[in-house]
Amino acid sequence: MKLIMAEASPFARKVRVLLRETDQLKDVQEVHVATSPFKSDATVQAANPTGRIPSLIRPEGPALYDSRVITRYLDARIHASLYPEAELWEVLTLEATGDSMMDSAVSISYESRLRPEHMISADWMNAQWTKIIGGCDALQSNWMSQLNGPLTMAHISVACALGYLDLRHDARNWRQGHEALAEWFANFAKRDSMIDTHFKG
Ligand SMILES: N[C@@H](CCC(=O)N[C@@H](CS)C(=O)NCC(=O)O)C(=O)O
Repeated sequence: MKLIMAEASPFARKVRVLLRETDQLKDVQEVHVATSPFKSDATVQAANPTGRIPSLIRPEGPALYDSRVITRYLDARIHASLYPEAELWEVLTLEATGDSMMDSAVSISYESRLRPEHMISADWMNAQWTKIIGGCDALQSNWMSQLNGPLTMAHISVACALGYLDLRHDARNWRQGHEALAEWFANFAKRDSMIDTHFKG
């Protein structure tokens, strides 16, 4: 199989961390691409007509996207238990929280890096940041016991979201007021899967 990905993408990182945590890297070749909303890569476009990464090309059927579909597929493929039945709805909601924070964080990156300067909206970026902080607040208030439990896809998604905040939006300091979450992330970031997929930019 081939994973179409970029090292900076937090969505792709979710899949890459899963591959390492579940020992499936041997079955998947990571194909590095450079893509952006203005200039989609041909490999990306061929695998995903909506032009986004990650996507997973597999021999037995059409390419899979988006990250949540790919992680669910790779989990089911070897019964890895990253989506335990007993807490499925909690795990999915928590994964969605991480993904939603990524959506907002990537959107801020695109606004600041890709738009002509006179069109950049500080209000837009601040509104997106408010969503991210809402996610951090909820994680810290409601989900720490889940995050401190056995590894699920929820942990991986949240960690990849926080890692991306450090990569692109460090100056906004998400840790302020989220000390318990920051401590959890500091520990999670020590896992080999996280170290191996860490991108400094
Ligand atoms: N919901 C998607 C989001 C994927 C996404 O937005 N990926 C970004 C890179 S981080 C991308 O491909 N951007 C290119 C574009 O929007 O054209 C997923 O979970 O896979």
